[in-house]
Amino acid sequence: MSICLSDETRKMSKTKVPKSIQPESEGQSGLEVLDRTETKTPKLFAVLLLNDDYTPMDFVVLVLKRFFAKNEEEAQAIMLDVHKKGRGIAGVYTLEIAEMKVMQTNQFSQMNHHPLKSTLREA
Ligand code: TYC
Repeated sequence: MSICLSDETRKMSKTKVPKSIQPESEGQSGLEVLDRTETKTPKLFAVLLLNDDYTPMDFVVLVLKRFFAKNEEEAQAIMLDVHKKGRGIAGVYTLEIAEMKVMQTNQFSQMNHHPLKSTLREA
């Protein structure tokens, strides 16, 4: 229940009006302003492509172009790196985006009957 007193009534009254029901003074909106200057940087995750003996090189290049926004040259370089070293980074993203890329890659490979797999690693 709120109590409404006019200024006149308040002056006349001997009763002290508690601070909590007095009108807000200037600059007091009643909302707390958080004085925070720090920004939070999200964790980043690398999507790794894993080498295998059966997925055609052209298919890996297609995956890198389609899901990781690589151009032909970049895709060829990443694919060859993975082919030689066993695994390699297709891209670096925040967690939800990285998870989506892994799902898309693995699903697309499965749909096309290739064993190509991708996975996540904190960057
Ligand atoms: N090693 C595969 C081949 O010789 C090519 C390949 C490259 C497969 C990268 C997977 O992530 C991969 N056909």
